[in-house]
Parts: sequence; structure tokens; C-alpha cells
Amino acid sequence: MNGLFITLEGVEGSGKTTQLSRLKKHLESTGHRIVVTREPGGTPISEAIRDILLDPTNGAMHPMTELLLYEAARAQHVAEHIRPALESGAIVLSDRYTDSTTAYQGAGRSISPETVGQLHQIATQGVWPDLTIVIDLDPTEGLRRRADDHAHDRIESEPVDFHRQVRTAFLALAEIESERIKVVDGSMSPDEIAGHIAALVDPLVEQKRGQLDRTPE
Ligand code: Z5A
Repeated sequence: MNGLFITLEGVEGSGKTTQLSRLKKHLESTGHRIVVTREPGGTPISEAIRDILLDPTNGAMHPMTELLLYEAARAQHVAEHIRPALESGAIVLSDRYTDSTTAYQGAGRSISPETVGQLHQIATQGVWPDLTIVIDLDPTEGLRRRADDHAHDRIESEPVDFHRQVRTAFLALAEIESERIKVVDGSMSPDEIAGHIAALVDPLVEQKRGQLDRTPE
């Protein structure tokens, strides 16, 4: 595919949304076509699944139901939005993707890596990120940042130990897949984090320069 696929990962409140919007501006200033999206979500069907997943009244949800719903939302997102955008040469920036499922449902809910891996294969149809940035932050700090600006959803409401397991899983993934996954310290200022992210992204954009679409949306 001609495009470039970059995902941002991390615990709740680590600053992914803040950094995605900065990265979008940075890349647009170089004339590239940028598509920003998120998981779960990114298409009407996937957003409807997101509502079910995050609804705090759905406390009875079985871990396997949760896993299948995240992957179902992803299957639609990839087929309807991500793959066509990549085929058209866009730079796609996604707030979360498969590594969140590995960390939250795999490590957090203790579902086997084999099961999670098989479902990733089915849902992604082979669409994997070129680069993943984990913004690493103590979950206590992330939850504190989020507490100020919205009510807790079903996943956020898990005990802090759950979020610690998720953080550990992201860091372990980054060790295993050190070529693809880069860790940036989320306790720095937004400007410093944006600088580190640009330093990781710019060389990749340069490598793909001839293939990327430079028509603004
Ligand atoms: N989930 C899952 O379980 N399995 C999956 O496969 C997938 C997801 C894909 C989605 O929730 C939930 O689904 C999520 C994981 C689970 N639940 N949890 N936990 P979401 O999309 O609603 O929430 P989120 O992805 O966790 O993101 P967030 O809460 O929106 O946080 P964020 O995007 O990382 O942070 P932010 O919005 O940029 O910043 C949060 C606040 O901190 C805000 O007030 C900022 O101004 C401030 N901020 C940002 N950066 C800084 C720095 N550097 N210093 C100080 N303050 C900062």
C-alpha cells in the first residue's frame, strides 16, 4: 500500500489525542494528506460498537464478548476506512489499534496471546502499523488527568492495578517488537513529547515520500 500507518498507544490520559492533533498539524504543514481516526470507532458501525463497549451499565460483559466486539469494530474500521485511505496514499494516524487489545484484553483480561493474535489476523486483514508510538505514563497520573474532564467509562472504571498491568504489557510489547514500537515518556511537556514524536515520524515520511499523496483533503 502507498500510505503510511501510524498508531498511538498508551494508558488512559497519557496524551494520545493531544499528540495526534499536533502530529496532524505538523504533517499537514509538509503538504501530506492526513486521516485521523480512533479505536474503537472510526466508522458509524464501529462507533455504535464503541458505545456498547464503553457503556458503564454493561458491567456484565464477558471478557470474550469484549474481545470480539473490539475486533468486530476493527474489522469494519479497517475495511471501510483504514485500508482505502492507505491505498490512496494517505498518512493514517490512529488513536489506538491492535496493541491496545493485546494489552487490555490479553494482559488485562488474561485472554491467551494465541486467541488475541488469531483475532488480530482476522480483523486487520493484514493491515499492520508501520510505526507505533507508546506514550508511557504512570496510570495514576493518566487517570488523574482524565478525572478532571469527563465521567468514567466502563474500562476506565477498572481498578488501578488493571491499568498498571496494561502499562506493563505496552512496555513488554515495545521490547518484543522494538523495530515497530517506540516508547516516549508521557510525563514530559506536550511540546517535548511532540518533538520526540516528530523525530520518529519524519524519517519514515521521508522514506515513503514518492508514494504518499500530497493533495490536501
Ligand atoms: N480499549 C480496549 O480495551 N481495547 C482495545 O482494543 C481498544 C481500546 C482499541 C477507549 O477509550 C477505551 O477502550 C480505553 C482503552 C479501551 N479505555 N481505557 N482506559 P477512549 O478512547 O475514550 O480513551 P483513551 O483512548 O484512553 O484516551 P483518553 O482518555 O482520551 O486519553 P488520551 O487521548 O491518552 O489523553 P488526552 O485526551 O490527550 O489528554 C488527557 C488530559 O491530559 C487532557 O486534559 C490533556 O490536556 C492533558 N494532557 C495531555 N498531555 C499532557 C502532558 N504532556 N502533560 C500534562 N497534561 C497533559
